[in-house]
Amino acid sequence: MGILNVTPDSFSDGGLHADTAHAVEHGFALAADGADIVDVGGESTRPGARPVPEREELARVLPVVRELAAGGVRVSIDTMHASVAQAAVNAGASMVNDVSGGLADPRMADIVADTGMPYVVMHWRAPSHLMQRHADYQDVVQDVPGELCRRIQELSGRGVREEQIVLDPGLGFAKRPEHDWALLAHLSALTALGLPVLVGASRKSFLTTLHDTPSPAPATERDAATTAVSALAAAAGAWGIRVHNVPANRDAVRVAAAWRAGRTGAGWPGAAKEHLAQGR
Ligand code: PMM
Repeated sequence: MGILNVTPDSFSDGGLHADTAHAVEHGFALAADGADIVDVGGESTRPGARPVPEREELARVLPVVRELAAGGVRVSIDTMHASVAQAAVNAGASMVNDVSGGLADPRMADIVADTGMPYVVMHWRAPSHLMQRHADYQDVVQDVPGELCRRIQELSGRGVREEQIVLDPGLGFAKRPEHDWALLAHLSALTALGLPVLVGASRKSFLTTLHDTPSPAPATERDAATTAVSALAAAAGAWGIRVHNVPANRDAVRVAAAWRAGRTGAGWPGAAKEHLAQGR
């Protein structure tokens, strides 16, 4: 899943694709580079970010979604707002990525149930400007899957089918670096729930905990660390990875697929391609 933030202020690519023409061009480039899905977002969720009025969010994302979908790209809409999700689906989006997992907008579950689209339910506790106050866990490896299970139950009660749901640990959202690393190291606690798992580690600040330099590496210099996480997450059974730099991470996923195929002793390259196709 390639990231396309049509925002002035996202932490890594904010401002780069803020006008429609540049955003559309970048979306097609992500797809050409090998992204199966392009995730279009119009509201930054970086820690401390303030909410964007829905009208503004719509104006940012809709023309981009429309052009990419018309050009044959599979588009996901990254939004917490039901009205934006609905409008994006009408404009051709075929997946809804909601970082709040339906908690921010009570109408989201109805829209998702009605449209029948695949729905990314990310682990979330509070809006971006408050979330780091909510980074307390008894045991993050149990608490996050537990809270996601409660989301699945509530969404099912509202008519969302389990087959629609993709789970996401929400790296960096109400989490400290040690929480992010623990969740990655125990990805099996999420995959064990039996639903596809999406991992969004790309360029996030927890990756800078790897460096022993006094100041953290800028976001665009975190791609090598991101790629390592992508390979490990894919090898651990992630269904998808959400990334800025598609070519490097596409190769990481292919390495993981080949690795898994190699482990089973199956033929090459057929078995690796099968692993990729099935998201295993
Ligand atoms: N992270 C961001 C935004 N949207 N969606 C999902 N499903 N998972 C994530 O981890 C996630 C997300 C923040 O990163 P960005 O500013 O680079 O888009």
